[in-house]
Amino acid sequence: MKKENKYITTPIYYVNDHPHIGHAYTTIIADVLARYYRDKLGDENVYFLTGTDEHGLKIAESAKEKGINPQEFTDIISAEFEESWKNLNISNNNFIRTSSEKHKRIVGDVLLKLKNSKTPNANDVIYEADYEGLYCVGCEKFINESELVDGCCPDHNRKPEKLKEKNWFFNLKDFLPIIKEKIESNELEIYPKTRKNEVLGLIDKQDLPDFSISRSVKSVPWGIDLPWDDKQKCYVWVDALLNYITAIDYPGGENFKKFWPADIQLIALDILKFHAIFWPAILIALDLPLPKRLAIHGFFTIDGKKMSKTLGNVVNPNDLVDKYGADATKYLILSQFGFGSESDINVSEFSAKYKADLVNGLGNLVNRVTNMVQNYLNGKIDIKLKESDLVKDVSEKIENLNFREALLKIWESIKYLNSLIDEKKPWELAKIENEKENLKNILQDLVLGLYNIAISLKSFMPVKSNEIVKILMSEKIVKPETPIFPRLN
Ligand code: ME8
Repeated sequence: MKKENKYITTPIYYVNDHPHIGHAYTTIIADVLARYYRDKLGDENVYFLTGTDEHGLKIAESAKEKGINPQEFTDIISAEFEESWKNLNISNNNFIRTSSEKHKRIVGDVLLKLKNSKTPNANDVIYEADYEGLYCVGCEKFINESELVDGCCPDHNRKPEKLKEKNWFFNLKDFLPIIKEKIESNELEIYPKTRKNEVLGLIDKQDLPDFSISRSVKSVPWGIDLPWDDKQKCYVWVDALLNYITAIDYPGGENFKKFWPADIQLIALDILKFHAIFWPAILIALDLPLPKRLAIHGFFTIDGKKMSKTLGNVVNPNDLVDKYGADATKYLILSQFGFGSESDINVSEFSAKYKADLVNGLGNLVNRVTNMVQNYLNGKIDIKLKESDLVKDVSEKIENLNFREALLKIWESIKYLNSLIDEKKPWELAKIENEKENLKNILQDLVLGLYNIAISLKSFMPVKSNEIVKILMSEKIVKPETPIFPRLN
């Protein structure tokens, strides 16, 4: 029986691109969940993995453009991802790089194991065959003629290349009935349900071809060796998916024994098929349990447009952190839209939202409450600070991946307390002798309310939450010298 612990993963990001707000969104969500569960289950019972996907033609081409070798290139961009997550105060336990020796070694072992395995129908899992098709380097996958728009891949706006080569294939067909059963029964939960239905629809259409697990060294020289065929390299998606188990030392490592199967694998819908069909097939072939939950969020646009270098609307998370700080950046991103929806991020509204919700909302509430307690109660309150229904409600929302709703709930509470101050006017009560008791009660209620707001924000804004809690729990409450959320210049 698996112990009560949580293994949380993000996709590993391609290093042909610099870290942007899309990668940040998934990583921030994983961070919120990891922090939430660490608080609930203890630090040692949560493992949060992210990292970078470093092989394949796309990466090799990008390195070539820069005139450096692929390893040097991936070292540079992978470090950018690590740096961005550090700036955002992301609490990952591990950062996996697929060009690391350990990952390559375990992938080699897994490939051999698959090569020696049988499907549920007693066929070989891996077989050799010719493949001829159109390959989109942008997607790192073969693409059907019918998917093309004006002869180009619609996602990358580039012409696919005609490839004919001998490849090793994974017999996906034999695994589809079991995968279907496991998804239907929620043994592998695909969330939200619309995505689950989409995957089941794909399986039912019965035109999912077997996928190739290798590429000819001639066409893709930058990859992991296929142990039994030196003319082939491992297909980058197989290499990439295996990160979720190599990072925790499959097959014998302590972390693997403790944390597999993953509890929640976060992705956007662009990579649903790989995670909901290919990945389960590989795991079943390895005789491993499937992840418990695959959670798919929408692919968002920026100010109404698809993010692209040509449009120049790619948002770099470091710029946001420089301007707003890590905690505020997380708030601004997560409060934009609900988890499952396809949506838009209004970066142009961020500074107005920062001012309204953080400077004038939460920041001002902290100033007002602490200032009044300092002035009218000499900084002393005599109540025990205990958790309220708000904390319970927010916890439930986090567990159900309703991050935006959780934040909306917290901000309702902030608005309510600010309006309570306006209505009760404690500064007037302070002038009336027989209102002292009433004033004290109101201020104590405000402190308690603010304390619960701070506790509810713990997983979202760990630093700011801690600052507020510290002020409220100190021997003598005083207004902070510098505002919790400074005004923008
Ligand atoms: O696909 N909206 O890497 P990738 C929402 N290496 N999320 C977005 C986004 C957007 N506009 N843009 C990116 C790969 N993302 C593979 C994954 S995993 C074994 C291998 C996020 O760099 C989202 O999580 O293209 C999406 O699934 C992921 O970045 C794709 O990152």
